[in-house]
Amino acid sequence: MERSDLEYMISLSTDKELFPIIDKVLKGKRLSFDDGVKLFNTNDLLTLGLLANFKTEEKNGKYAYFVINRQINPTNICALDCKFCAFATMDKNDPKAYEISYEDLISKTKYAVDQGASEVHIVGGLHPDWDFNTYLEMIKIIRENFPDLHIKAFTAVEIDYFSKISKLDYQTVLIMLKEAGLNSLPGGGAEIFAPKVRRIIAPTKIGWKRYLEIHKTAHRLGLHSTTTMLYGHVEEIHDRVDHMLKIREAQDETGGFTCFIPLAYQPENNDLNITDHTSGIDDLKTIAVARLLLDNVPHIKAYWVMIGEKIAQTALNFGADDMDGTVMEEKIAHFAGAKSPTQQQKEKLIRLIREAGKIPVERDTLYNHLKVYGE
Ligand code: V47
Repeated sequence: MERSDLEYMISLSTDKELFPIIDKVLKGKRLSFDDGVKLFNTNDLLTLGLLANFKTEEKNGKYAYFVINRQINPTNICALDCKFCAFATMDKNDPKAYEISYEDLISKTKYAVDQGASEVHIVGGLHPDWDFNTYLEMIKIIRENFPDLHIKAFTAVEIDYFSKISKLDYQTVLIMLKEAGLNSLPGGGAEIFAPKVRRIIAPTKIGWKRYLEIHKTAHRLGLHSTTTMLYGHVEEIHDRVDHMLKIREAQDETGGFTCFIPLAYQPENNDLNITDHTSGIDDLKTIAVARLLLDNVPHIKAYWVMIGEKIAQTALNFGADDMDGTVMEEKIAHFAGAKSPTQQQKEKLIRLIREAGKIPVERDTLYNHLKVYGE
């Protein structure tokens, strides 16, 4: 679309509050906290989408990304008690409790590699009986067996736990994991940074400062990472904006985040008394506002697992440029009632992206192009 057409379409907006924000976006100026709140509160979803799509195409052209990957969750036994989490259990005798062996870890990884995976994404519980070496060994054996595979593993929450149980500082933990073969950190564990919300939904989890410090330390060691936000529970709009701006500030310091992933709250089988799934409008707004506020984060992910294929596909015209990937074995969202499939075929992702009018690109974890699916 020509810029003049865009400006004309946007000038038809029914929400005059948006005009100064539109002006800033078109001039490449940074948005403020109040702008973020106004964007969330607008009912002019189409103007919001146009603006976010303008921003995403400015950064990534018509490309929309997917990755052939597998998630592996080595255990769901966890010392934390997060109220939103249906996956983990603190009780080793709970019928749903499980631990996988190193043999299982290798066979799951081998299956992924045989399917063409370029990435494994490993996160799990903070197992009270496992020492740091148990986790370190996971990275070592995957690296030994699969020298070229990208290992994206262990959230900041896990890194903090390894530091506590090993009595090593988290920089040393990260260095040891990197030397063992770790390539990057995933973004889980961010939830919502606002302490008053965190006290309700994740009372025993590390706070936002430590979460961001660990990511920034990883970045300084040459490890990239992603970052997330869990929304659609007890938080308010200003908590979401605050969360995004704290990420923007951290990114200004290190530049190591590759992608932001809004995670839509899944309401089943957990201890938060909220029964509703997020709405499609809320999912699209959250992605669009993220694209507009996080001007220094290269990619925004529409994670099909949590928002479903249809909204994730639509989101590709509302500021997202990535759909995550094949996943192969999703547990965290599905324990909590996600209605999406637990895995995805590459062909389906390509079709969804094409239908959204974008060019599908199979990427690696760091967004290098592995294959562009042209016309
Ligand atoms: O940390 C847990 C969230 C996260 C629920 O880094 C829930 O590329 C919704 O972080 N409803 C793990 N969300 C998943 C995650 C992720 C997923 C895909 C890609 C990437 C990436 C990261 O899932 C947890 C927590 O924030 N979560 N329970 C729930 N009931």
